[in-house]
Amino acid sequence: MARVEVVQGDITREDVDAIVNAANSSLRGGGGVDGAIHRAAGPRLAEAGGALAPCPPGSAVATPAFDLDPPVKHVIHTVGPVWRGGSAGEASLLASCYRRSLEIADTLGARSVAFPAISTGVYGYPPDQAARIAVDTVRSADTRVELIRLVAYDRSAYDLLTAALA
Ligand code: AR6
Repeated sequence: MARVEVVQGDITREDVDAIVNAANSSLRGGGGVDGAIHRAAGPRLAEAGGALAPCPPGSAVATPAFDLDPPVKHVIHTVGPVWRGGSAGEASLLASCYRRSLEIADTLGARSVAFPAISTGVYGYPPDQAARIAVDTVRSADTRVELIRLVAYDRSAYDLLTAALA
């Protein structure tokens, strides 16, 4: 079973084998964490992503990390659900994002993976519910990944993830 930890910071600065991007289905970049990752990885990321699009919600695909600093070698792009009130399958789609990303990390041989709080920004998922799903899903995942780092961008996300982990 993987070790799960929560940190606060910018995911583009994490020293892991793979970082997960909260993308949109075009895989060509956007705002939020997607924008930050594309800025750090350089323009080849949009080219590589676009070639693999469209990526439906709940799915994930990988590209190289291009200009991101070592040791990051891979970006795993996943598309979270847009929050529509909770009865449109959002919870299972969000869990699928975490699960599929770890499956892809396994195929890449990645031993450490960092996740942002998928769907909790522009896509509007309630952060407390999303934190519980993130923790429960990565904790119960059958994976060879040894370290899973849940990266909170702000203090309130950090507190919610820490509470969910406790
Ligand atoms: N490092 C870690 N977390 C971050 C960073 C960062 N550098 N920047 C923002 N966050 P969002 P979504 C947090 O909106 O809700 C994009 O335009 C942020 O505080 O990035 O899945 C895509 O192209 C929040 O907690 O992703 C899609 O169109 C979390 O990352 C859409 O937004 C997710 O917020 C996806 O929306």
